[in-house]
Amino acid sequence: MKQDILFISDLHLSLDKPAITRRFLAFLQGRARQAKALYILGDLFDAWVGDDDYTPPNKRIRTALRQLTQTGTQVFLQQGNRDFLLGGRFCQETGISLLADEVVIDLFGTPTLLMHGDLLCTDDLPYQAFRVKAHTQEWQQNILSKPLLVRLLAARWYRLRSFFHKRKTQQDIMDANPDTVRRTLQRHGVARLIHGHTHRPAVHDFDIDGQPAQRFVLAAWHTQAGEALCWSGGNYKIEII
Ligand SMILES: [Mn+2]
Repeated sequence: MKQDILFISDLHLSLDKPAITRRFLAFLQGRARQAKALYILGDLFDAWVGDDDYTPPNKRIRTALRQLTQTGTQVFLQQGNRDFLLGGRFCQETGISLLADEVVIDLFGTPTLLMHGDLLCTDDLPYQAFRVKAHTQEWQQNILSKPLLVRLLAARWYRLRSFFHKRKTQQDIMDANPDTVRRTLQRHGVARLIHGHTHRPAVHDFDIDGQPAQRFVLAAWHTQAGEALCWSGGNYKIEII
């Protein structure tokens, strides 16, 4: 019987990195089929300009996700800061379920908060301001009304800009803010959080009002390897993909 629950994030799939796409397709056709559920916590794609984009490798990914959901593995997806335009049409075509930005699941008896992680990086003020704007309906409708080619070119430009922003932004403001982490867990009344985004894989143990809490940070996938956090019963392990 399928028991395992898998968590992955930050694959940043793109045409430029075919090795990661190949690894992910093999994962969907192999390991993921033995899982009860697969949670993809954002930035599956390095850029997403709309569900009408079927340029490579998007079409093959869609087909493989559909095949996985048809074998009985449930797939849940959160938007990341790169693929926040991923929407209903993609989900309908693949049979996956889109989750809200902050969602609490019952993970083998322990309420667990799932997030992409960008909302925790509250020290990066310019990004948070952009995020607010980019999550309004007006902004998204305006973008999605542009021809696909224009959006694809704009995404290339945005990625370049983001690359330079990262280079000149101090590393510590790109990480999760500890106070924001605490407040977010308190707001949801949970003691466990799983997120990605920061590309700093770790399991952090800390206290909230004297109570033990845990924060799992998922690894980004690279050309050489990917990682999945696997929960089975009350135990977890990190699997190299
Ligand atoms: Mn991210």
